Amino acid sequence: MFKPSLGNWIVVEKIEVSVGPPLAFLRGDSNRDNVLNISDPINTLGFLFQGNPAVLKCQDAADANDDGKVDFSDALFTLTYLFNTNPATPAIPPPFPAAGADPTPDSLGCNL
Ligand SMILES: [Ca+2]
Ligand SMILES: [Ca+2]
Ligand SMILES: [Ca+2]
Repeated sequence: MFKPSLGNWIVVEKIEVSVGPPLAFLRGDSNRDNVLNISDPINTLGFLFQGNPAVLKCQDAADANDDGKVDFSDALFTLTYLFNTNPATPAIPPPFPAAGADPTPDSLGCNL
């Protein structure tokens, strides 16, 4: 039978991790100013093609079409929503128009 030697090791018997509620964000609000406007797709395009900003504060928010990725289609989706007057234009998926948690789990994150 394996009998571990404690030597210089510290045995941790219990680790408690506190996980708070998911961060609230506004879908499409790439620059995190709590408003969806043309500055948001510009921010996403700057991130994608100019490295400015180098890091998005909330990739979940920048994922305007909620497909689990941040790419050019998110900027295009937001621009279409903002400027296309056709009533058939797809709406921004929730959380929008009020901030909230992402209802569709994905690997994107959101920082304060
Ligand atoms: Ca914004
Ligand atoms: Ca996307
Ligand atoms: Ca999602």
